[in-house]
Amino acid sequence: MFKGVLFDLDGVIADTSTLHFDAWKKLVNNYFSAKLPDSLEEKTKGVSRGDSLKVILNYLDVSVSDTMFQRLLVEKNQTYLASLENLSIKDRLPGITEFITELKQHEIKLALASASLNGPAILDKLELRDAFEAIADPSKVPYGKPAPDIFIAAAKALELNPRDCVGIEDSSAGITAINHSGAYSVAVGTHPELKAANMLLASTAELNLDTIRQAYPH
Ligand code: B16
Ligand code: MG
Repeated sequence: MFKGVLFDLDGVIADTSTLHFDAWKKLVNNYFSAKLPDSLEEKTKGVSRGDSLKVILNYLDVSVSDTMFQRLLVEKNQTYLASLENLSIKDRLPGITEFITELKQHEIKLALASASLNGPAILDKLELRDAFEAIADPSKVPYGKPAPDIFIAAAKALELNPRDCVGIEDSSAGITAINHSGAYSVAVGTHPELKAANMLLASTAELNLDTIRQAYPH
């Protein structure tokens, strides 16, 4: 039986992943008078702010100075933060409240393994900060998702081996990260690339302890 659950945030706990891409679309429209195709969203999911901007600039086939790069990051985050202003407990994704309650009842530890620098503030808005024994800091790990570092750091913060943990993700970068960390990967969503996960659920509403416990290998 697993002892810890390592949660992604955007797209797993909170309904915020589209807000990230909406902020990127607005930025690109303002600065480059261009439109981003929806197909690019998956390539920015779970990926750090800076790496997401690199994906977008690469798609646009433009290069910018370091100063401009930083300015674009700041402005994207301002737009994103403005869209979070009314975020509240109602923005927890379906099933998350019940699943976290179930984990707590079984004394399973919870850690956040999000790429977002806004993670702690979002957990506060969702009134979930106290449910987490640990929050791994994405600014303190050498490599972002798809590297496994943030999941390894989250397990370590719980004083657990990743092999004794389940990681939950909505992005293909995140599933690759969990798989390489040694934790058991559970994907929520329907994107074809999520098939690399150990367990694939259509949505967070399907998350529950029994389903995962039955499939968990050790
Ligand atoms: P921020 P997750 C990720 O969060 C998002 O999926 C990704 O779109 C975003 O670029 C990244 O956080 C960084 O977020 O700009 O708030 O620091 O899915 O790993 O919880
Ligand atoms: Mg995510």
